[in-house]
Parts: sequence; C-alpha cells; structure tokens
Amino acid sequence: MTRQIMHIDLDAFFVSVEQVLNPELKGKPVVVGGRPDRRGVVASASYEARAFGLHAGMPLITARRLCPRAIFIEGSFTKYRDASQKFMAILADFSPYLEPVSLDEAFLDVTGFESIHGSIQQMAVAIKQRIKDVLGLPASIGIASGKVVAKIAAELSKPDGLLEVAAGEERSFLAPLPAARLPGIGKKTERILNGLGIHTIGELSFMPLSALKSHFGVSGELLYRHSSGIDDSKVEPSGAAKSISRETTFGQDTRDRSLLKATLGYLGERVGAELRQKGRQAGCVTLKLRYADFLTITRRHTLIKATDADQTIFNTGLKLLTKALSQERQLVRLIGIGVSNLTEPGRQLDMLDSSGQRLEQLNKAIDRIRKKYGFSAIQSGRTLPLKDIFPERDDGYTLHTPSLSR
Ligand code: DCP
Ligand code: CA
Repeated sequence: MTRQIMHIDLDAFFVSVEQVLNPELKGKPVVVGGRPDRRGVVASASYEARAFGLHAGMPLITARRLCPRAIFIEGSFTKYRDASQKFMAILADFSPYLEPVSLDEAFLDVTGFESIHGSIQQMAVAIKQRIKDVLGLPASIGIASGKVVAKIAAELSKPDGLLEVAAGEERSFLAPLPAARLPGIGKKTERILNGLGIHTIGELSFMPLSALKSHFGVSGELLYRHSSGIDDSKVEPSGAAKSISRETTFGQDTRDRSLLKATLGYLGERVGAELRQKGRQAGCVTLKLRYADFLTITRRHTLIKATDADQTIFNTGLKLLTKALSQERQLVRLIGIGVSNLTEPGRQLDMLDSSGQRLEQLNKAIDRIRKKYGFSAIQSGRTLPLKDIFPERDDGYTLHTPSLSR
C-alpha cells in the first residue's frame, strides 16, 4: 500500500510568532536574532526581508546593511517553545504517527486517515486552517509517499504552500532539482558531485550504485535510492530529541581562557539541566567553535559511559576546547557545547558506581534549588567569572546572543 506522508513546516517561524503578538509587524521586513548593532546572526527572517537577500545564519550587521529599514527583534525562546508545543499537539490530533523534527517542523504519516477528510488535499487544508485558527501561524505542507520527497515538496511550496507529489511521480518531480536539495548532500558532497559533472537529482539518479558507493561509502546507497525517489524510512513517533546543545556568540572575539572556560561551563550546565529534565543520558559530547574569520569547527568525544552530569559534560568539553585552541591561533567568535547519542539511563550500572551516583544526586539537588529559588541561588565555581560580565536573570545569565533555537 502506498503511504501518505506529510511534512509540515511553519513559515518564518520565530518571526511569525512575533507578528501574532504584535500585528504591526505583519507584511514588513522583520528579523529575529538580536539588535543589529550586536553581533550574532539572523535566526529567522520574514519573507519581506528575504526579498532583500536576508536569510538565516547571516550576520546581523550584513542584514542591516542589505535592508536598513528591517525591524530587528531579540526574540525569546519560551514563546517559541510554547507555540511549538501547541503546533505539535494540533498535528497529533490528525494522526498519532507524528515525528517532530525541530521546533516548527514534523512528519506525519496519515495513511488511512485522509478518508475522514474527503481527500489527502482536503486533510492538508484542514491542518493548515487549524494551525491558522489556533495559533495564527502560516504553515507549508508537502505530501508524498516518502519523507524525503514530502520534505522537499514542503520547501518548494513555501510560504503558506501546499504541494502534493502523486505516487509514481517522485522521480520526475525530483529530476530537475539541484542535487543539494537531497538530505545528506552538504557543501563537500556537492563539490565532488559537481566535479563529476552532476548538478541535478536526475543526473545523480543515473549514476551507478557502485560509483556512488566508491565515492561516498555507505551514504552512497542512500543517495542512489533517494535520487530515484525510493524512500521507505518510517515516520518515527518517538518524538525524542536526538541532541541537546547551547551556543553563544561573544560580544568581542576572544582568546581569554577564563572567559572561554566559564562560558563553556555555563552552557554545559544548561545542556545538563535539560538532559536531566528530559530524563536522558548522553553518550557523546560535542564542542563547537567559530573563529573570527567564521571558520566553524565541531569536535566530538564519545564517552565510555553515558552521563547526565554537568561535571562530565564540562570536563569533556574542556578537553576538546584545549585541544582545539592549540591547533588554531585565531580569536574565538562563538562557542557551543552539545550532547548526543541520548539514551534512557541504565540504573543498575549507576548502583555499582558510587561516584557517578553522588554526582547524579548533586545535580538533581542543584536543579531543584534553581527551580525554586532561581538560577543564581546556587553557582558552581566554573561559571563564577561570568558574574561580572553578563546581566543575571531569574533563570540564568543574559548572554550576548542566547541560542534562540535551543
Ligand atoms: N533557527 C535558528 N537558527 C538557524 C535556523 C533556524 O534559530 N540557523 C530557528 C529560527 C526559525 C526556526 O528555527 O524561525 C525554524 O527554522 P527554519 O529553517 O524552518 O526557518 P523559518 O521557519 O524561519 O523559515 P522557513 O519559512 O524557511 O521555514
Ligand atoms: Ca520553518
């Protein structure tokens, strides 16, 4: 039986939420990400702002230069998280087979549910309408027999779009599109493909499987399948986050060890707190650095034993930081830390490991105290140097550019 899969993605998400709260912003070039005289990048740009060339990831300074009359908003993560939760709840009402991909994006397997609404198209219209009625937000929906094509269809239909790729049409739909539209094709893969004279998905689909495998290893097989529109990956209703991370851009590029270390400690604590709140443990710690010239690196370390302890996250991040700084002399612009390979905690092991158990109790106690009395009620030595630099709020420091998305 052919599956019916939808990819639903909210348009200009952060900006759209701000426009609902302040309708005067509607129809105008709006940017969420921070004040244009500060450092940091565009997190979300309205489609009116995109007409000036603005896009996510662009430095705010550049955005202001390209569109001086754009309205710049700092944004606040809690608003977006609330909207996201309501968005996911609406989707879950239409089908239980929901896979959230990010705050504003999800796959929904609606196979068999469409008949209640008349047709799959009518079902998609009803979903868009419900999101509009309840949240006031515009959404775009792609419909196809598989996830990859559904997602690309949603992207192409933006903004406020709806695009169905009928079963059997996957290959011809994909053929004229640039190869980089396929998941897993980053800058590097794209360069190799271009070197082979391949620019479109259609051209890619004619490459022999053996050639793709010899160039790209195991992912060559996926490219082979996806480029022909073959995709049987399931909509996974786990809904569980695959990674948790925090990052921030400094007010000024820096090599100050104590500032880098303290900031890493602070971000690591935020990651640890979310990990514990979600009841998960992490098997991998990742450090992210962006240098003054925008060179961005990530370095990861796989832990011998999964953890949810701030101390382990920080110590691992610090080792990665020390190594990275010894390899690159530039000033640092942005620092971030994240965890992945998330699992449910393995209780029995902890019982044998008393130091792990002590850490676990300590972190839980800190979480409880902070929940009750605010972030600054208790502070670790790691983050103390930040006290003189950043303003404190009840729930933590206000960094120069808080990571809005996570
Ligand atoms: N986001 C972010 N930093 C990025 C990319 C995204 O903080 N580098 C946040 C802001 C976005 C939200 O995540 O509003 C969703 O990301 P999308 O890529 O879906 O972008 P938008 O929803 O803003 O626009 P689009 O209409 O293209 O989906
Ligand atoms: Ca979006």
